[in-house]
Amino acid sequence: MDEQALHSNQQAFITDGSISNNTKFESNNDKSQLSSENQIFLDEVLEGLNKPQKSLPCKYFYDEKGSQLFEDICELDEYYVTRTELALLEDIKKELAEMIGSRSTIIEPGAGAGIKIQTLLNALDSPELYVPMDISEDFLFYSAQIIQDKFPHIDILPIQGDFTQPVKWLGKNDSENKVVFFPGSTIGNFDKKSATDFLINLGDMIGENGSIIIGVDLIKDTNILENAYNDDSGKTEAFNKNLLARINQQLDGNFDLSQFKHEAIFNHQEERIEMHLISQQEQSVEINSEKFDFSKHETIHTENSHKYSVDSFLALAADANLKSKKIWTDEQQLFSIHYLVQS
Ligand code: AVI
Repeated sequence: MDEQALHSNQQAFITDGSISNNTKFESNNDKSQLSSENQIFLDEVLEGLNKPQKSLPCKYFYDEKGSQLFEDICELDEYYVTRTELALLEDIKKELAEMIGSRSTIIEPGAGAGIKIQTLLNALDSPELYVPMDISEDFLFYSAQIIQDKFPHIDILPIQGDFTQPVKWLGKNDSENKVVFFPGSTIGNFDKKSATDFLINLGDMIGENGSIIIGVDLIKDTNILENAYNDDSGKTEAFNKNLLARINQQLDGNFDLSQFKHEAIFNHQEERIEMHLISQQEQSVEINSEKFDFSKHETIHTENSHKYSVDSFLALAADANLKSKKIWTDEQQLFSIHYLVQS
Protein backbone atom coordinates (compact mmCIF):
# COMPACT_ATOMS: atom_id res chain seq x y z
CA MET A 1 0.00 0.00 0.00
CA ASP A 2 1.64 3.25 -1.04
CA GLU A 3 1.15 6.90 -0.15
CA GLN A 4 -0.60 7.65 -3.42
CA ALA A 5 -3.14 4.93 -2.77
CA LEU A 6 -3.91 6.31 0.64
CA HIS A 7 -4.21 9.86 -0.69
CA SER A 8 -6.53 8.86 -3.47
CA ASN A 9 -8.59 6.86 -1.06
CA GLN A 10 -8.93 9.95 1.08
CA GLN A 11 -10.48 11.76 -1.90
CA ALA A 12 -13.13 9.07 -1.92
CA PHE A 13 -14.00 9.78 1.67
CA ILE A 14 -17.65 8.85 2.29
CA THR A 15 -19.97 11.17 4.13
CA ASP A 16 -23.43 10.29 2.93
CA GLY A 17 -23.80 7.01 4.76
CA SER A 18 -23.28 4.79 1.74
CA ILE A 19 -20.29 3.09 0.23
CA SER A 20 -20.02 3.48 -3.50
CA ASN A 21 -17.68 1.79 -5.94
CA ASN A 22 -15.52 4.85 -6.21
CA THR A 23 -14.23 4.09 -2.72
CA LYS A 24 -12.24 1.28 -4.36
CA PHE A 25 -9.10 3.27 -4.89
CA GLU A 26 -7.37 0.35 -6.60
CA SER A 27 -9.64 -1.21 -9.16
CA ASN A 28 -9.78 -4.97 -9.38
CA ASN A 29 -10.19 -4.64 -13.15
CA ASP A 30 -6.71 -3.25 -13.55
CA LYS A 31 -4.87 -6.20 -15.07
CA SER A 32 -1.35 -4.85 -14.55
CA GLN A 33 -2.15 -4.30 -10.88
CA LEU A 34 -3.43 -7.86 -10.54
CA SER A 35 -0.45 -9.39 -12.26
CA SER A 36 1.99 -7.40 -10.14
CA GLU A 37 0.16 -8.66 -7.05
CA ASN A 38 0.46 -12.20 -8.39
CA GLN A 39 4.14 -11.63 -9.09
CA ILE A 40 4.74 -10.74 -5.44
CA PHE A 41 2.65 -13.76 -4.39
CA LEU A 42 4.75 -15.99 -6.71
CA ASP A 43 8.07 -14.56 -5.46
CA GLU A 44 7.10 -15.17 -1.84
CA VAL A 45 5.83 -18.69 -2.56
CA LEU A 46 9.02 -19.65 -4.44
CA GLU A 47 11.19 -18.16 -1.72
CA GLY A 48 9.38 -20.15 0.98
CA LEU A 49 9.44 -23.44 -0.91
CA ASN A 50 13.16 -23.10 -1.62
CA LYS A 51 14.01 -23.02 2.10
CA PRO A 52 15.30 -26.20 3.82
CA GLN A 53 12.09 -26.18 5.93
CA LYS A 54 9.58 -25.42 3.22
CA SER A 55 7.17 -22.67 4.21
CA LEU A 56 4.40 -20.48 2.82
CA PRO A 57 3.32 -17.03 4.07
CA CYS A 58 0.10 -17.29 6.07
CA LYS A 59 -1.19 -13.92 4.82
CA TYR A 60 -2.12 -15.68 1.56
CA PHE A 61 -4.76 -17.76 3.36
CA TYR A 62 -7.17 -14.88 2.99
CA ASP A 63 -8.64 -14.84 -0.49
CA GLU A 64 -12.44 -14.79 -0.58
CA LYS A 65 -12.75 -18.52 0.06
CA GLY A 66 -10.06 -18.49 2.78
CA SER A 67 -11.71 -15.53 4.51
CA GLN A 68 -15.02 -17.39 4.52
CA LEU A 69 -13.34 -20.55 5.87
CA PHE A 70 -11.77 -18.47 8.63
CA GLU A 71 -15.20 -17.10 9.55
CA ASP A 72 -16.41 -20.74 9.75
CA ILE A 73 -13.46 -21.59 12.02
CA CYS A 74 -14.48 -18.75 14.33
CA GLU A 75 -17.81 -20.55 14.91
CA LEU A 76 -16.27 -23.91 15.80
CA ASP A 77 -16.67 -25.37 19.31
CA GLU A 78 -12.97 -26.16 19.42
CA TYR A 79 -11.92 -22.61 18.43
CA TYR A 80 -12.49 -20.89 21.80
CA VAL A 81 -10.66 -17.74 20.61
CA THR A 82 -13.49 -15.82 18.96
CA ARG A 83 -16.32 -16.46 21.39
CA THR A 84 -14.05 -15.83 24.40
CA GLU A 85 -12.88 -12.51 23.03
CA LEU A 86 -16.39 -11.46 22.00
CA ALA A 87 -17.76 -12.21 25.48
CA LEU A 88 -14.87 -10.32 27.07
CA LEU A 89 -15.44 -7.34 24.76
CA GLU A 90 -19.11 -7.34 25.67
CA ASP A 91 -18.14 -7.25 29.39
CA ILE A 92 -15.67 -4.39 29.05
CA LYS A 93 -17.20 -2.29 26.25
CA LYS A 94 -18.47 0.49 28.53
CA GLU A 95 -15.11 0.79 30.22
CA LEU A 96 -13.40 0.85 26.82
CA ALA A 97 -15.79 3.53 25.58
CA GLU A 98 -15.00 5.70 28.59
CA MET A 99 -11.28 5.28 28.10
CA ILE A 100 -11.52 6.10 24.39
CA GLY A 101 -13.75 9.14 24.81
CA SER A 102 -15.77 10.89 22.12
CA ARG A 103 -15.28 11.63 18.43
CA SER A 104 -12.77 8.86 17.81
CA THR A 105 -11.35 7.49 14.57
CA ILE A 106 -11.21 3.70 14.75
CA ILE A 107 -8.72 1.93 12.47
CA GLU A 108 -8.99 -1.85 12.16
CA PRO A 109 -6.16 -3.67 10.34
CA GLY A 110 -7.31 -7.07 9.02
CA ALA A 111 -10.94 -6.22 9.67
CA GLY A 112 -12.42 -9.39 8.13
CA ALA A 113 -16.15 -9.77 8.70
CA GLY A 114 -16.20 -6.85 11.15
CA ILE A 115 -18.23 -8.58 13.86
CA LYS A 116 -16.25 -7.45 16.91
CA ILE A 117 -16.04 -3.83 15.83
CA GLN A 118 -19.83 -3.63 16.01
CA THR A 119 -19.70 -4.29 19.76
CA LEU A 120 -17.26 -1.42 20.14
CA LEU A 121 -19.03 0.99 17.76
CA ASN A 122 -22.29 0.41 19.61
CA ALA A 123 -20.69 1.42 22.90
CA LEU A 124 -18.67 4.43 21.72
CA ASP A 125 -19.64 8.05 22.24
CA SER A 126 -20.09 9.66 18.77
CA PRO A 127 -17.32 7.89 16.85
CA GLU A 128 -16.46 9.88 13.72
CA LEU A 129 -14.74 7.53 11.35
CA TYR A 130 -14.21 3.78 10.99
CA VAL A 131 -11.33 2.60 8.77
CA PRO A 132 -11.43 -1.16 8.09
CA MET A 133 -8.32 -2.50 6.31
CA ASP A 134 -8.11 -5.92 4.71
CA ILE A 135 -6.19 -7.80 2.05
CA SER A 136 -9.35 -9.44 0.66
CA GLU A 137 -11.05 -6.70 -1.34
CA ASP A 138 -14.44 -8.30 -1.95
CA PHE A 139 -14.76 -9.34 1.66
CA LEU A 140 -13.67 -5.89 2.86
CA PHE A 141 -16.24 -3.95 0.84
CA TYR A 142 -19.02 -6.42 1.55
CA SER A 143 -18.40 -6.17 5.31
CA ALA A 144 -17.93 -2.39 5.17
CA GLN A 145 -21.33 -2.01 3.51
CA ILE A 146 -22.99 -4.12 6.21
CA ILE A 147 -21.43 -1.94 8.91
CA GLN A 148 -22.36 1.23 7.04
CA ASP A 149 -26.00 0.07 6.91
CA LYS A 150 -25.98 -0.56 10.66
CA PHE A 151 -24.14 2.65 11.56
CA PRO A 152 -25.30 5.23 8.99
CA HIS A 153 -24.06 8.14 11.13
CA ILE A 154 -20.41 6.96 11.07
CA ASP A 155 -18.16 7.64 8.09
CA ILE A 156 -16.54 4.49 6.78
CA LEU A 157 -13.33 4.43 4.79
CA PRO A 158 -12.39 0.90 3.66
CA ILE A 159 -8.77 0.43 2.65
CA GLN A 160 -7.71 -2.64 0.68
CA GLY A 161 -4.12 -3.74 1.09
CA ASP A 162 -1.53 -5.73 2.97
CA PHE A 163 -1.79 -4.32 6.47
CA THR A 164 1.43 -6.11 7.48
CA GLN A 165 3.33 -3.49 5.46
CA PRO A 166 4.14 -0.13 7.10
CA VAL A 167 1.24 2.27 6.71
CA LYS A 168 1.52 5.93 7.55
CA TRP A 169 -1.85 7.38 8.44
CA LEU A 170 -2.32 10.23 5.97
CA GLY A 171 -5.98 10.98 6.57
CA LYS A 172 -7.31 14.49 6.12
CA ASN A 173 -9.30 13.97 9.26
CA ASP A 174 -6.96 15.36 11.90
CA SER A 175 -8.71 13.83 14.85
CA GLU A 176 -6.20 13.32 17.64
CA ASN A 177 -8.29 10.53 19.02
CA LYS A 178 -7.08 7.68 16.85
CA VAL A 179 -7.65 4.16 18.07
CA VAL A 180 -6.28 1.04 16.42
CA PHE A 181 -8.54 -1.92 17.09
CA PHE A 182 -6.68 -5.17 16.47
CA PRO A 183 -8.67 -8.07 17.94
CA GLY A 184 -8.53 -11.80 17.21
CA SER A 185 -4.94 -12.36 18.36
CA THR A 186 -3.75 -11.79 14.80
CA ILE A 187 -0.59 -10.39 16.41
CA GLY A 188 0.18 -14.06 17.18
CA ASN A 189 0.61 -14.76 13.48
CA PHE A 190 3.67 -12.48 13.31
CA ASP A 191 7.10 -13.68 14.37
CA LYS A 192 8.46 -11.73 17.36
CA LYS A 193 10.56 -9.28 15.33
CA SER A 194 7.74 -8.54 12.86
CA ALA A 195 5.29 -8.22 15.76
CA THR A 196 7.51 -5.58 17.35
CA ASP A 197 7.89 -3.71 14.04
CA PHE A 198 4.16 -3.92 13.42
CA LEU A 199 3.39 -2.52 16.89
CA ILE A 200 5.87 0.30 16.26
CA ASN A 201 3.95 1.10 13.04
CA LEU A 202 0.68 1.08 14.92
CA GLY A 203 2.24 3.44 17.46
CA ASP A 204 3.17 5.81 14.60
CA MET A 205 -0.35 5.54 13.21
CA ILE A 206 -2.11 6.57 16.42
CA GLY A 207 0.18 9.48 17.20
CA GLU A 208 0.88 10.73 20.71
CA ASN A 209 -2.64 10.74 22.07
CA GLY A 210 -4.07 7.64 20.48
CA SER A 211 -4.45 4.11 21.75
CA ILE A 212 -4.32 0.51 20.62
CA ILE A 213 -6.85 -2.11 21.72
CA ILE A 214 -5.40 -5.49 20.98
CA GLY A 215 -6.61 -9.06 21.59
CA VAL A 216 -3.94 -11.57 22.59
CA ASP A 217 -4.43 -15.31 23.00
CA LEU A 218 -2.87 -16.74 26.16
CA ILE A 219 -0.68 -19.81 26.74
CA LYS A 220 -2.82 -22.62 28.12
CA ASP A 221 -3.28 -26.39 28.27
CA THR A 222 -1.72 -27.97 25.16
CA ASN A 223 -4.81 -30.09 24.39
CA ILE A 224 -7.07 -27.05 24.30
CA LEU A 225 -4.62 -25.30 22.00
CA GLU A 226 -4.05 -28.21 19.63
CA ASN A 227 -7.77 -29.08 19.43
CA ALA A 228 -8.54 -25.51 18.40
CA TYR A 229 -6.36 -25.96 15.31
CA ASN A 230 -7.25 -29.62 14.53
CA ASP A 231 -11.05 -29.45 14.51
CA ASP A 232 -13.17 -32.53 13.86
CA SER A 233 -15.13 -30.98 11.01
CA GLY A 234 -11.99 -30.39 8.93
CA LYS A 235 -12.54 -26.63 8.49
CA THR A 236 -8.98 -25.80 9.56
CA GLU A 237 -7.65 -28.45 7.20
CA ALA A 238 -9.68 -26.91 4.34
CA PHE A 239 -8.39 -23.44 5.35
CA ASN A 240 -4.80 -24.69 5.32
CA LYS A 241 -5.14 -26.52 2.00
CA ASN A 242 -6.88 -23.54 0.38
CA LEU A 243 -3.40 -22.02 0.17
CA LEU A 244 -2.35 -24.84 -2.16
CA ALA A 245 -5.56 -24.43 -4.18
CA ARG A 246 -4.80 -20.71 -4.56
CA ILE A 247 -1.28 -21.47 -5.77
CA ASN A 248 -2.73 -23.91 -8.31
CA GLN A 249 -5.24 -21.37 -9.58
CA GLN A 250 -3.27 -18.14 -9.48
CA LEU A 251 0.30 -19.28 -9.98
CA ASP A 252 -0.14 -22.20 -12.33
CA GLY A 253 0.67 -24.82 -9.70
CA ASN A 254 -0.22 -28.50 -9.70
CA PHE A 255 -0.43 -29.48 -6.03
CA ASP A 256 -2.51 -32.63 -5.53
CA LEU A 257 -4.42 -31.56 -2.41
CA SER A 258 -5.29 -35.16 -1.52
CA GLN A 259 -1.57 -35.89 -1.13
CA PHE A 260 -1.09 -33.41 1.72
CA LYS A 261 -2.41 -33.78 5.25
CA HIS A 262 -3.06 -30.95 7.70
CA GLU A 263 -1.46 -30.99 11.16
CA ALA A 264 -1.21 -28.40 13.93
CA ILE A 265 1.14 -28.87 16.88
CA PHE A 266 2.10 -26.70 19.85
CA ASN A 267 5.82 -25.92 19.83
CA HIS A 268 6.54 -25.52 23.56
CA GLN A 269 9.90 -23.90 23.11
CA GLU A 270 8.63 -21.21 20.73
CA GLU A 271 5.26 -20.98 22.52
CA ARG A 272 3.32 -21.20 19.29
CA ILE A 273 0.90 -23.37 17.38
CA GLU A 274 2.46 -24.39 14.08
CA MET A 275 0.34 -25.45 11.14
CA HIS A 276 1.90 -27.76 8.59
CA LEU A 277 0.90 -29.62 5.43
CA ILE A 278 2.52 -33.05 5.39
CA SER A 279 3.37 -34.73 2.11
CA GLN A 280 1.76 -38.17 2.06
CA GLN A 281 4.23 -39.60 -0.43
CA GLU A 282 7.37 -38.81 -2.33
CA GLN A 283 6.19 -36.39 -5.00
CA SER A 284 7.09 -33.35 -7.03
CA VAL A 285 5.05 -30.26 -7.67
CA GLU A 286 5.45 -27.59 -10.33
CA ILE A 287 4.65 -23.94 -9.79
CA ASN A 288 5.00 -21.58 -12.74
CA SER A 289 7.36 -24.16 -14.31
CA GLU A 290 9.60 -24.41 -11.22
CA LYS A 291 9.80 -27.93 -9.77
CA PHE A 292 9.81 -28.78 -6.06
CA ASP A 293 10.53 -32.26 -4.71
CA PHE A 294 8.89 -33.54 -1.55
CA SER A 295 9.98 -36.60 0.40
CA LYS A 296 7.33 -38.67 2.20
CA HIS A 297 6.33 -36.87 5.44
CA GLU A 298 8.19 -33.69 4.51
CA THR A 299 6.16 -30.68 5.67
CA ILE A 300 5.32 -27.21 4.45
CA HIS A 301 5.12 -24.88 7.44
CA THR A 302 2.16 -22.63 6.70
CA GLU A 303 1.36 -20.69 9.88
CA ASN A 304 2.56 -19.76 13.34
CA SER A 305 0.13 -18.65 15.99
CA HIS A 306 2.16 -17.39 18.93
CA LYS A 307 0.61 -17.55 22.37
CA TYR A 308 1.63 -15.13 25.12
CA SER A 309 1.47 -14.78 28.87
CA VAL A 310 0.30 -11.34 30.02
CA ASP A 311 3.91 -10.58 30.99
CA SER A 312 5.49 -11.80 27.76
CA PHE A 313 3.07 -9.65 25.77
CA LEU A 314 3.83 -6.62 27.93
CA ALA A 315 7.53 -7.18 27.22
CA LEU A 316 6.79 -7.28 23.47
CA ALA A 317 4.76 -4.06 23.73
CA ALA A 318 7.56 -2.40 25.71
CA ASP A 319 10.00 -3.26 22.90
CA ALA A 320 7.67 -1.26 20.62
CA ASN A 321 7.63 1.71 23.05
CA LEU A 322 4.09 0.97 24.13
CA LYS A 323 2.78 0.56 27.65
CA SER A 324 -0.39 -0.94 28.97
CA LYS A 325 -3.06 1.25 30.52
CA LYS A 326 -5.29 -1.69 31.33
CA ILE A 327 -5.45 -5.46 30.75
CA TRP A 328 -8.56 -7.63 30.88
CA THR A 329 -8.76 -11.44 30.83
CA ASP A 330 -11.71 -13.84 30.93
CA GLU A 331 -12.33 -15.95 34.03
CA GLN A 332 -10.59 -19.01 32.63
CA GLN A 333 -7.57 -16.94 31.56
CA LEU A 334 -7.91 -18.10 27.97
CA PHE A 335 -7.65 -14.69 26.33
CA SER A 336 -6.53 -11.14 27.07
CA ILE A 337 -7.36 -7.66 25.78
CA HIS A 338 -4.76 -4.91 26.25
CA TYR A 339 -5.25 -1.15 26.08
CA LEU A 340 -1.91 0.23 24.94
CA VAL A 341 -0.63 3.78 24.65
CA GLN A 342 2.74 5.28 23.70
CA SER A 343 5.23 5.11 26.56
C1 AVI B 1 -6.24 -15.03 12.32
N1 AVI B 1 -5.51 -15.81 13.33
C2 AVI B 1 -5.49 -15.10 14.60
C3 AVI B 1 -5.95 -17.19 13.46
C4 AVI B 1 -5.13 -17.90 14.56
O1 AVI B 1 -5.75 -18.44 15.47
O2 AVI B 1 -3.90 -17.85 14.52
C5 AVI B 1 -5.80 -17.95 12.15
C6 AVI B 1 -6.14 -19.40 12.26
N2 AVI B 1 -5.45 -20.39 11.80
C7 AVI B 1 -6.05 -21.52 12.03
N3 AVI B 1 -7.13 -21.30 12.72
C8 AVI B 1 -7.24 -19.95 12.86
